[in-house]
Amino acid sequence: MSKDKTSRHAEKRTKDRGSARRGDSLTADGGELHQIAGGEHPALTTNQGVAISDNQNSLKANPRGPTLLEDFILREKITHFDHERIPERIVHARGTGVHGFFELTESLEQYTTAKILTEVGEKTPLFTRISTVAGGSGSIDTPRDVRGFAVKFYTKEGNWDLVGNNIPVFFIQDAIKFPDLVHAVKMEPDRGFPQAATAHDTFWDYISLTPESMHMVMWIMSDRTIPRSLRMIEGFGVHSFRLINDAGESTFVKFHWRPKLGLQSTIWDETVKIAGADPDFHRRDMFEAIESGNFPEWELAVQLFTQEEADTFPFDHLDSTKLIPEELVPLKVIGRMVLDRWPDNFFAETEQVAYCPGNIVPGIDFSNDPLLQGRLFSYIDTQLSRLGSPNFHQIPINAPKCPFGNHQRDGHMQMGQPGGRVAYEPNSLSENSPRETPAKGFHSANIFEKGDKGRIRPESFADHYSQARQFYISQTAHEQAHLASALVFELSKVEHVHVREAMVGHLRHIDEDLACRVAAGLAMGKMPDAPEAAAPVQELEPSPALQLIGKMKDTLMGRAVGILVADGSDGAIIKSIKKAATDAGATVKIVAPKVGGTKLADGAMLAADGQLAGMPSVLFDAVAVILSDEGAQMLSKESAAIDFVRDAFGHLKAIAVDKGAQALLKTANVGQDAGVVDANNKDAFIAAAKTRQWDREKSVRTLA
Ligand code: HDE
Repeated sequence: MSKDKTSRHAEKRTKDRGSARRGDSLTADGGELHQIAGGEHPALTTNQGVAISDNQNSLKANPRGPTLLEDFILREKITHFDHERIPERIVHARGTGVHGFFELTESLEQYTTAKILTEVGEKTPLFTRISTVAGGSGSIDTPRDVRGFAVKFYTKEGNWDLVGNNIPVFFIQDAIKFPDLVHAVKMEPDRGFPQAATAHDTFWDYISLTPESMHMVMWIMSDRTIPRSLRMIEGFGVHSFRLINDAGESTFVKFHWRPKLGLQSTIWDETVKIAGADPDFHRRDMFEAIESGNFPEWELAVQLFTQEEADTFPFDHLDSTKLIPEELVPLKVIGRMVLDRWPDNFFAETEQVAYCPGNIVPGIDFSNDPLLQGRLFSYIDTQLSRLGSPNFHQIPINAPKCPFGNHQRDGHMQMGQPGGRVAYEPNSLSENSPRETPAKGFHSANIFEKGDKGRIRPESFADHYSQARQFYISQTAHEQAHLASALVFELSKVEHVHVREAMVGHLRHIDEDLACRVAAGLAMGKMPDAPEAAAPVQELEPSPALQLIGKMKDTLMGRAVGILVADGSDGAIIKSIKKAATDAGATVKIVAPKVGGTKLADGAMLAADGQLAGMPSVLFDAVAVILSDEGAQMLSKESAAIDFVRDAFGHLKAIAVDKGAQALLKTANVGQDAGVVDANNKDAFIAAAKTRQWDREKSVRTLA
């Protein structure tokens, strides 16, 4: 009777990374699993601790007979497998989570009692999850979409969740509208597509009937929604929150995360191609950065303002469709966040982490923003169905790292085992059960409220176009062109002509030139009428801080350079480009027709990091092409090689070429400009590689 060979192979395997890790052989009460006899590995057991002798063959009545129901090992394994998936998040299903810390550099003692914001130098552990919004958990990393930016700080005074986005405003002003917005953006219910895309009828239909979304529309149509890397996006708390000091006085605050690497976006055509080349582009980029010790870092900055100051703003700061321009209330940097540890287990941490904007600590409080007020209910409610139990706070990734305890008991999947007779408060029977602590406990801001109860949108929320216009006129010409083209692309996917027209009508309130560009891009016969505006459009000063290009850094730090080589390439040039790019902070990858490597001109073998067909230039920020005449001739017949250089050129990247590689450029019909550099001049290449070649754009693309 022969046994499946895999069990014997498995025994020979060396200890893998996972088996040596903390946490994978814990008993339910958290103790280390006792070692059971079984050789150098811990014994494989059932969930009841029974050692398993054969993990490859189920129990059968005879070698070719039926499988027996009696096989408790098979049943346990398959049952667990059947239940491995939990409902994915209704929004933000696809995310990347990383551990890190927050370090305070500037105390806000004057404004708050929260220790995390007053103890300079203190490092608070945290878990950050960055996500797309519309797509399912298995969707691509690079749709045009908002990115969620959620941070769970495990402070000494309890968990504080700052659950924000990479855009400082939102689509709607009231939480009651959220389910409609999400139903409109998600795949259309009758057909089940499109996945992870706003470019379809139901989204734009809803938006065209929701003028308050126009400011957000400007942001999502900008290149902010097609980031190069999760390490190169900003984060915003969006709503106003309150800080409360020792004297009980409160100050409004907006939170901003600013990436140390600067902002960086992709070009739309590039984004589309990245989705095919690497659906995990952002997750992989983050993983590789953490694994190589290039820990991404953000500054935490705040905008602080009083009620009196807020009363002078030309908008209502409680309205989430508005932002406070940095020129009006400057940013004050108070600390930094460093992400430095990849989770041990994706499901246990990234999937099970449960953010709730309602998780705040003493010294911080909510504002009356009606969107925030609705969120305070929604998140805890969604976790109950997603994680299946009111005890989700006991899951390690969600549990506070400070002592916590109360008299809540029992419930589905209770992990604690509290002792004693007393499970209530006040009580006189127990000396050491948890009690209220008025002095250090949480207190809400003492705010006087008055007014008429009702379902009323305040008059101060009526202006839907002024900040949308301010955003548009603050952008550089390149950004305006990208934004107009994005609108043309999205609306071109909308089948209902009246929806396209309604959108162009709204644009007329924002900027007549933008509306004309989009109308021309859609080949509209005549300009649609603008809808009636609920409030006059104010002419606000441009705010350069709203630009993306203005916040890009000329750097190769955190960027990637690809070097395309083939048999006969010049090893010395490759080496010098590689060194220069690495010294400038880039990751360098060698791309060759065969992954095993390439035979250089001097006969030496150079191993490749990727095969040409699987590593197109869209995966890099700049490329070098080093080829012999024969190599160029060979690659000139290879469409992947032609695409490599043509895309790099079209996506405004610097290209270093040696003499041989010029032949490939010629076949690919790639022209010469300041960004196409002689590979022997490594300094010129590095200088060009640090930025996009914006001047080239007009020669490679017709933008709306
Ligand atoms: Fe969310 N949102 N949201 N949202 N949101 C969720 O909670 C909701 C809003 C944001 O990585 C859900 O755990 C309502 C604004 C992030 O796990 C859900 C409203 C902002 C994440 C939910 C909003 C966000 C979520 C789905 C309108 C930026 C992912 C799963 C009132 C400030 C967190 C979950 C993570 C997730 C509800 C609007 C950010 C259903 C009702 C505004 C980053 O509870």
